[in-house]
Amino acid sequence: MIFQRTNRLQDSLTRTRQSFFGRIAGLFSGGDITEETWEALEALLIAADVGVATTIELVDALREQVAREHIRHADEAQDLLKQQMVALLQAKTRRYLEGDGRPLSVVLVVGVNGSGKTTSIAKLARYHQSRGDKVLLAAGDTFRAAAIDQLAVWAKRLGVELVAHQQGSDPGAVLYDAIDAAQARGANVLIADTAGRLHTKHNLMQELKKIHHVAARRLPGAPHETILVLDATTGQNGLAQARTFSEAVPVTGLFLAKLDGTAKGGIVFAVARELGIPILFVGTGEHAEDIAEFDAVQFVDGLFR
Ligand SMILES: Nc1nc2c(ncn2[C@@H]2O[C@H](COP(=O)(O)OP(=O)(O)OP(=O)(O)O)[C@@H](O)[C@H]2O)c(=O)[nH]1
Ligand SMILES: [Mg+2]
Repeated sequence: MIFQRTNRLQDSLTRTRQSFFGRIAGLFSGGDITEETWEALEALLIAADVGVATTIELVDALREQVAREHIRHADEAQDLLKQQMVALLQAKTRRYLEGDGRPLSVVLVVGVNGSGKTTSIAKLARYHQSRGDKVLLAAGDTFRAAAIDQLAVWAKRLGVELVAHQQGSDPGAVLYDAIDAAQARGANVLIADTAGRLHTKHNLMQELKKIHHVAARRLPGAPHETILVLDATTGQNGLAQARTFSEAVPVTGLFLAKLDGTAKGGIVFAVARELGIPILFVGTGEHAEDIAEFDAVQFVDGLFR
């Protein structure tokens, strides 16, 4: 089996576990809970990019539960913290391409330049291939010079077909043609790349709106997923990006790339709580196989393992 989801997800948390969450585990490794325990917990969660609002909510809820249940020992409190964290993440969980079984699923992939979009598309393509899907890619980033070639390299490597127009052409037309091609060739998943940068942010958002609209007009219900790729190493900045994209198009899920490259995996909590957009996948490395389905229990276990 190619996708050992749990291990990839937990392995990608090595840096996070060895830094902030390792220290949180240390806080709860024995002895009694004191005022200092709470203060240190709060500081570590914020340092791990959990975000101030989410940290306060988590710590307050935990304090309350500890008081209510007359818990004194720190190790019992750690189990409760893990439960609270799982609950926070599970509240936002949803299955990718829920209600599949349709003849063609269109997945639109958006995100700022450099976030890991193209690599994540390759991973998604690989993921679908491993499930027996026939995948077609659409080179919707017609702005950046090398973007089409980069996707073409991945398409060749993965053995999937690619629909591309010339650089500078209309990305809506690329998607329109790609839907035609997918239907003609019996592909059941179409994954479309988009630009991460145009002349202005306003232009980019207008373009994304237009692409989204074209997809819906060509195939009712499409795009079935609009996945925002966020770079986990950009921390709280990613939240602002996500808000901007969500205002332009209805983002249905997140692909959190480069989780292996950060010690601040706590961003996952901030994203879940503050954006309310489910995290569907995480990127765990630079290869096409380096993708894991997000799972709240495995994730939280991986933080403290
Ligand atoms: N370690 C690690 N690196 C990643 C991951 N995902 C992407 N990368 C790397 O991040 C860099 C940027 O990835 P791209 O896929 O080119 O990003 P992009 O968003 O398509 O960038 P533009 O096309 O320039 O907008 C590359 O060097 C990738 O190998 C990941 O999950 N882990
Ligand atoms: Mg790209």
